[in-house]
Amino acid sequence: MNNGTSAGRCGQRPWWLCAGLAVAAIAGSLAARPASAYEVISVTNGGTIEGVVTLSGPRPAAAVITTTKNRDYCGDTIPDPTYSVNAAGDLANVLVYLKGITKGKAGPSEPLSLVNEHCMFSPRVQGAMVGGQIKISSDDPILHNTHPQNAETNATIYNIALPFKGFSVTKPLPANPELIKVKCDAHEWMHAWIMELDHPYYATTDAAGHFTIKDVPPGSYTLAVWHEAAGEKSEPVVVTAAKTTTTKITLAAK
Ligand SMILES: [Cu+2]
Repeated sequence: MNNGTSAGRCGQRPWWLCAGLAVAAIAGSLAARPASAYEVISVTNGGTIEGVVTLSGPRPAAAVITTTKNRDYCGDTIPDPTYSVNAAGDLANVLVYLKGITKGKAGPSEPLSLVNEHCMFSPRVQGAMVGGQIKISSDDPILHNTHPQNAETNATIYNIALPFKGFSVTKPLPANPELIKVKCDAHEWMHAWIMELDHPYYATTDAAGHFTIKDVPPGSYTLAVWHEAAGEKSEPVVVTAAKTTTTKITLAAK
């Protein structure tokens, strides 16, 4: 039967052409293989990682962005959200994620949301999982141009004009995990970041520096925190079945 099958594929072609076709078929199937080795399993006794990220050292002075365009709508200045710190020094907009987790819960089914909102992007920082989609929209009556790029290479992912309030576009995320920086070509002060991972175990700290990552299969992991200006650090974390592991992480301002 096998002979019959290969004769059927190669027919009367010379052997070298037949071998070439076989190599091409193997290369094609490798290329089509998903980039991620992450395996979705049913997590029934998962643990929770909960914590607070705090800025150590002196607090950066509150900064403002001076706008340069559409000032009648955007205003002359906008508070700079780079270091969003509360009275206790807890830091918002930190992406917290597990490194090297190979199996666990499924990713979100809804697209990510990135809104052009009063001349800024909202949210500033968010996680994403490969295979997902992003809905880019505008709440502003002015022209924005949302331009996500690979943060390392500056390669353009897409470049989307949002001409009026209520306009939206939904696009697939890049096929491989990458850190994405988003800018607006119309307003150079607008920035957002998307940390695209091959798994769904990520969270962004809220205004109180707090984050929660749920349904983690019990085990030992590396917990990483990333901030657009303070950079990245990681530490080990142990997750126990159906329990909450609490952690406090400090990042130094740069
Ligand atoms: Cu804009």
